[in-house]
Amino acid sequence: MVGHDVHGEPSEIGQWEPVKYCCNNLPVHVALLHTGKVLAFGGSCNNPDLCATPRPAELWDPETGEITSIDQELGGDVFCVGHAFLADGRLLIAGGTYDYDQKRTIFGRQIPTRPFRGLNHTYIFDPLTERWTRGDNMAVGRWYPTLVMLGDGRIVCMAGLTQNFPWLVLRKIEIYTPGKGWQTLKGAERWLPLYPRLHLLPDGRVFYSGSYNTHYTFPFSLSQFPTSILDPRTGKWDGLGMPNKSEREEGTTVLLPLQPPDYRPRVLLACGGTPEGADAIADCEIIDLSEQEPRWRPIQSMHHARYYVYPVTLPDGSLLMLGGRAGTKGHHMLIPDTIGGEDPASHGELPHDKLAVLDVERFDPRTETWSFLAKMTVDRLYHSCALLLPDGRVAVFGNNPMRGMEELRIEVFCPPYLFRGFRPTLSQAPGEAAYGQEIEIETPEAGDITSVVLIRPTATTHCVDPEQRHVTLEHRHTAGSRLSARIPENPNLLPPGYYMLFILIQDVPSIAKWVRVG
Ligand SMILES: [Cu+2]
Repeated sequence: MVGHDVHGEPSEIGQWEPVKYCCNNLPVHVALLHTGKVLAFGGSCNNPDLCATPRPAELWDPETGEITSIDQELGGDVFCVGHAFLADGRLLIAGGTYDYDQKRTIFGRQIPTRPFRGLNHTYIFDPLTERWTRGDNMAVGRWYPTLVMLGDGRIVCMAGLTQNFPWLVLRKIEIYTPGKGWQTLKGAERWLPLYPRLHLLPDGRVFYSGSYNTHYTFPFSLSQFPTSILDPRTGKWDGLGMPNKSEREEGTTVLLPLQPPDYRPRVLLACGGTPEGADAIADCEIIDLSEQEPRWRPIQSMHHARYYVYPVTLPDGSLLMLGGRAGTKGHHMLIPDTIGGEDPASHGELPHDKLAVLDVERFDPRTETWSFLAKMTVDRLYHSCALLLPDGRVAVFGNNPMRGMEELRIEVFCPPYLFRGFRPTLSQAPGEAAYGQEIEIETPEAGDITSVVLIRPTATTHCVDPEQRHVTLEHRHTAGSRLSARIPENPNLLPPGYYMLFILIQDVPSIAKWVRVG
């Protein structure tokens, strides 16, 4: 049992709600839409028999609990796509599964003979009509690509396994311009691991942290993937060397909250393991990209070593780290001696894996220290996801420790700030805001508000979440129940799109209102 006794009042450690909601299909991908609903989908959901008949996406309404199915056939399997929101709030997804991997039994051992083959399709989900449309194809198929939006609204797509031989070798980087489609980003070719952890920096460059996800030890284990930064204007990459701990497979990275006046970009790198499947690590590092020569700096480790850790940035600027598993990595993890003697074929509610970490760790970026919050009850290992909801709660989804085993329960966490006995009320805010604009906010607590933040909604899978960003606005109390807050002029701080606007008194946030920035 991997655990730690945590005792305390909900106002100190938060509280998990009793599990009330269940997806119908494995939610490999989740995205919070600006309608407040969560889009969840997994295509064939890691089941080769469903590649030609993938499962539909579904929408979960966190306010009513209702789950509805999007009964719409797509022309391809959207298992293991990449995603990013467009400036208008629609979700672009790209890549996916053209065909599953193949194995042969040789001398009684299963030997992989071909990896997954990536799809070149793209689809766009409209939160208002709740329908998909097909987008332009990319030049190449991509299985496990990462998408990241630039300050000008274009979206860069990197990495993935290709559709055709030699599947592993994909150096081409593509860029999507709304209304124009895909182009190759010339001069930027680079071989990257699967689902590289990418973040847009305030100077417009794209940062690759050094953490990633891959099933394939060869040839990745032969070559390291140093931390590096791409300038999309020139196609030039700058290398920053390896993290101090290079065992970052299935670790995670988070762009830490961006704060005025300098909006200094720092990235946290947490946990992971090795491509060879040695034990998970608990090590964490931070890099400050405003420094002349940025270098990873080790900080306090998490309490638990984990592969698969799902980060969620809260309105108060702290981070939750959820889920994952200690021990060695494998994509067939519920080996009999770890499942506690229950039936591994159970569907929907999986048995507990003794190496699953249920402890929730909270990171305070001001002190760079970790503490424990209330323990969750459902394992979240491979193919799990987590995201912040507009009401300040956190929802956790999925788990697919081996093919055919699907965790469908959604578990919801109420952070300690929901038990402090008061909450500021955000009465009014503009639905749209331009760069550099002073926006007017109405709240009866205007004189007591200590911070105003914008949080971009999450679109995530596989511990990779380039969408997640938390930007504090400069604000002042103008009169009575009025505040004014300034949207930064730099679109690279807040790429165009919908954001959740929260006002806070100390660490207690209001319920968010949606603001379209751009
Ligand atoms: Cu996967």
